[in-house]
Amino acid sequence: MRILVTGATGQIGSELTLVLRERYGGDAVIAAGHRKPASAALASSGPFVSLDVANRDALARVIQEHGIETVYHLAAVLSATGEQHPQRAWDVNVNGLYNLLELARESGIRQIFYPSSIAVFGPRTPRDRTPQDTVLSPTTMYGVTKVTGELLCDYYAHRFGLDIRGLRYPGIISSETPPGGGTTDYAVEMFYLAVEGKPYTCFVREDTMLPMMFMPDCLQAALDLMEAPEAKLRYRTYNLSAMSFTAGELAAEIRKHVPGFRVEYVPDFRQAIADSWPRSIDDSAARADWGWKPRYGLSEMVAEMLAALSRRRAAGCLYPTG
Ligand code: AKB
Repeated sequence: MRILVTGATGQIGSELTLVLRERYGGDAVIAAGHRKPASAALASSGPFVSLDVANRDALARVIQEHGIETVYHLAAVLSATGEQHPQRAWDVNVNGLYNLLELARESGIRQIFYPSSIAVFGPRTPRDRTPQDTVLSPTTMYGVTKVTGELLCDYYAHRFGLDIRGLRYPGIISSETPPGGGTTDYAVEMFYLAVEGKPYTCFVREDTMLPMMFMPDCLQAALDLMEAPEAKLRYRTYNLSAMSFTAGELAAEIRKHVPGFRVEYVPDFRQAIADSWPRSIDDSAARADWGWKPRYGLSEMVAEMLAALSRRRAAGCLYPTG
């Protein structure tokens, strides 16, 4: 199996690439990104190619030269950056995906993983236990590109028989590569400031509740979905949930380990994005169809995050370089 991971230097890609290399061998998994890998593990465990997915010729060359059969298409501009650069968000998120689907149709690509997002929902969607089938009318460019992406994946699957599978990820919390340009980034940033013993200025209100997930669950979900028997899948892109908490509840949980940790709430333009997204997600279809079950709740996630970041701080490498 020859696998391509686009967006391999990003928050999810940098960890998913390593997990895939452990399973399928280092040389079988080609990491592609627009910046150099920040972690030594990612740089040394297998091939890396520099790639902009919006450049179809460059993408075609990588697919052909490496005989790619499976693609985890993680390259994306996230919600907050997408509002600052909507044209770039469309180019990377929609034209990049369209390039990949067209090339997949013409080449030997067997399977594609497409990460969608809770950003496909909008203010007219029910915000509590948001159903699998519901209103998709986002107010962000990122959300618009993710809905478009879901529809494109559906079209290419039905029209050309491609095996494409997707997940609507909530905010992802991880201790390795920090996220960049998302609305849910505060839930990661808070940990970095806490382990440094500094106060955090949070860009959403204390009572802002959003669905979140710890990285080990995020990776497991992608692997489980890709390995599920196709006949069991009623949907192409599944709702996915693990936990929901407010910014204030996260700070309170961190404070159990870091007494005196202070957070000031100074909402900016990202508050309106957060307010347009669900507070919690109904993922019963994923649970029923392919056995989805998250392992981490708020307290386990917070304990592991603080332990991992404290170890890195003690070793003098809290922030990745690259
Ligand atoms: C973002 O905040 O933009 C992402 C997402 C929820 O898709 N983390």
